[in-house]
Amino acid sequence: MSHEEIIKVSKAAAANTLTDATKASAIRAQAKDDPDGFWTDVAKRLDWSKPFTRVKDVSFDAKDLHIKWFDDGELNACVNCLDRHLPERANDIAIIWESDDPATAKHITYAEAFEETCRMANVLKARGVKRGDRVVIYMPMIPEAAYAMLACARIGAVHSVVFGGFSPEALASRIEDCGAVAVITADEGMRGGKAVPLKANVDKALGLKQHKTDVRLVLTVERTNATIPMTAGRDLYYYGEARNDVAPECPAEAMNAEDTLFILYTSGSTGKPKGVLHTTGGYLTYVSYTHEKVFDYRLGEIFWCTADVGWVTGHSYIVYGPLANGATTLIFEGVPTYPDASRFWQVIEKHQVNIFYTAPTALRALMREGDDMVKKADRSSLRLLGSVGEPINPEAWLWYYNVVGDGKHPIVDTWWQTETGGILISPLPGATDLKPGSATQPLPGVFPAIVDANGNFLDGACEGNLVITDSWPGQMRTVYGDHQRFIDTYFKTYPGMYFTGDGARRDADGYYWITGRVDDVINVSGHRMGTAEVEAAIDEHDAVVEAAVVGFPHDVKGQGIYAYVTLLAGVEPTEAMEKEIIDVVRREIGPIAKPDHIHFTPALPKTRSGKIMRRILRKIAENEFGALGDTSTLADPSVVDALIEGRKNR
Ligand code: 6R9
Repeated sequence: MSHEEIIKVSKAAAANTLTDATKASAIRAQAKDDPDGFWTDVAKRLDWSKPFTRVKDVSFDAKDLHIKWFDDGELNACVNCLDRHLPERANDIAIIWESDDPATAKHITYAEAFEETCRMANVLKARGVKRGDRVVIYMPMIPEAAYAMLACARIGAVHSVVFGGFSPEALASRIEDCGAVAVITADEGMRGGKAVPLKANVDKALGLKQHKTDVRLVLTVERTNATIPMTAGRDLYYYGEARNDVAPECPAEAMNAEDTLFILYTSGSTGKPKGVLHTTGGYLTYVSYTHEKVFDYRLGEIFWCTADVGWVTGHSYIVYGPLANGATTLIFEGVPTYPDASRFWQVIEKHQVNIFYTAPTALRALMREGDDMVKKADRSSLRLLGSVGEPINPEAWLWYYNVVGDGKHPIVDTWWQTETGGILISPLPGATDLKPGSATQPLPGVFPAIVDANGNFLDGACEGNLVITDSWPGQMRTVYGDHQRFIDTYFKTYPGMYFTGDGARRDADGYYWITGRVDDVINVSGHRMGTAEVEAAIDEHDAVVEAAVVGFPHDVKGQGIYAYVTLLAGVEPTEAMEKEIIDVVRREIGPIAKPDHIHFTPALPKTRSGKIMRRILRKIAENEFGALGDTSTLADPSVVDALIEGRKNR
C-alpha cells in the first residue's frame, strides 16, 4: 500500500461515532463563522462557579501581545475533574493503576480519588502551601501523582511536574526557576523492575550550591518503603505522617479563568528550558473538548494514554482531559518492554482498554519484536488508536493499523505541542478519511497556515513552516518569569502569527504532513531536547573546549543525538573520555539526553565570523556528504574534509 492511499471512513464506523462527516463540517463552519458562539458552547461543558460573559480577548501583535479566554469567569479545575462527577458517578472508576509489577493493579473510584485528593490538598495547606504558590511534583506514575496535581489545583497552587527521569541538576534548575515552596515526590519509583531514587535525587537537587531554592516542604509518598534519609522540619512522609491526620474534604478555591493552573518546562532552540504557563479556564475547556472529540470518548470506556505525567501529553490526556470528562483513565507505571515486549498488549487485554494512545517510538521498538507478541494478547476491547509526539512513519502507522488494530480501528495521529495545551491537528474518527503518516486536518476552531521563509502564505499543495493564525483556548499564555521570551520565541518570526517551530507539507486534499522541527530542537523518542541545552551540558566537562549537537535519523528513536566535541589541546580523545562526557550529560540533564555518538574533532566548521555551520554538521551526521550545500563561507574548508573522513570510519 502506498502511503498516499486513503483509508476511508467506513459507513459502519461513522454511524458509531460521535462525529460523522456531515456533523464535522457543520461544526467546522460554526467555529469559523461564529467563533465566540462556538467556544461559548464548548466551554459550557465545564462547571463554572461564576459564568463568563467575555469569550476571547487576544492580540498576536508583538507590541500588544495578550491572550485571554473566558476571562471574567471563575471555576476550579479539580472540582471539574472530581466533585462534579460525584452525584452520578461516585462509584465509577476514575483511575485504573497498572503497576510496574504485572501482578499488581488498583481500581480507584471517583469517590476515592476525591477523598485522596482532598486529603493531599489538606496536607499541603496544613504545611502552609497557599494559593499562587508553586509546587514541584517529581513522581513516578502512581495515582498519587494525579492526586498531587489535582490537590494543587484545588487550593489554587500552581504545579510544575518534572519528569522522574530528569537528573537532580535539571530538577534543581526547574525548582529554582519557578520558585517552588514545596516538592512532592516518592521514596522511589519502579520502572522495568528497577528502583529509581526519586527522594535521593530531590535531596541532591536541594543541596546543589549553584541553585538557590526556597523549598520548605518535601512531601514523600511511600511507594517502595525503601529506607531514605529524612531532613527534620522539611521532609514529611505522606502516608506515615500526614494523610490520616487531615480531613477527607477540602473546600476548593474559586479561580479566575486566567489564573495559572500549571507551569511545565520544555526545551526550546536556545537557552534553558522554558516554563510554559497554562491557565485554568481555557486549558481545561480545550483538553476536555479534544479528549471527547478526537478520541470519540464515551462514558464507561477505558482510556489509556501511555505518556508520563512529566510531559504535556500526560497532563492533558491522562489527568485533566479524561477526568474532566468523567472517564476511566489508565495510569501505567512501567515500560513497554517489561517483563517482555508484549506488556502493552497484555495490559490492554487485562483491563479491557477501549482507546489506546501511544508514541511512534514505542511502536517502532515493539514492531521489531514480531507480530506474535501482539497477537498473543486479546485486543478485542480496542476501538480506537492514537499516536502523538513525533511524525509517525507510514510503515509504523500501517503496522499499528493492521497488526495492533487488526485493520479495524481508526488511528488518530494527533499533532500538538506543550505550548498548544491540547491537540490541534488530528482526524476526527468517523468523519475524516485517513492517510498513513498524515495528521490530516485542523480541529474545528483551529486555523493553521503554511508560510515560506519570508512569512508569505502558501496556497494549495505546498511545503513550508507551520503557523497558527488565531488563538484557541488551550494556548500557552506566557513563559513563566519571561514574557519577552514568549513574544520573541513565538510571535516575532512571522509577525501576527504563532510560529510552531515545525515544518509541514499540505497536499492537494488539504491534509497536513508534519515534517519535523525546523529549529534547533530535536525530538528523541518523542522527547524534546534543545541542542543548546545538550551542548551546555557537554561544555561542563573540564576537558571540553567546544561542542555542537545535531539530530540524525534513528530507526527507533526517530532522531538520535550526535555530538561533535573539541577537546583541550593535548587531551586524548579516548573511549574513556567519551564515557566521561556521556556521564556529564546524564548528570546535567538525565539519561534521555545521552548522545548516541560523540565525534571528537580538532575543530568545528565555522564561518569567518565564527558561527558554527550546523547545516553542514547535520548533513555529515546524516551521512549525506554529497549535499553539503554552500561551503564558500567556511573559514577553513579542510575541517569539513576531516569530519567526513571521521564519519565514514564510524
Ligand atoms: C504533544 C507533544 C512537540 C513537538 C512538535 C512536533 C512533534 C508532536 C506530532 C509531532 C508530527 C505528530 N510532534 N506530535 N510531529 N506528528 N502527531 O509531543 O508535545 O513534547 O512539546 O513536542 O513534537 O515537532 O513541535 P511536545
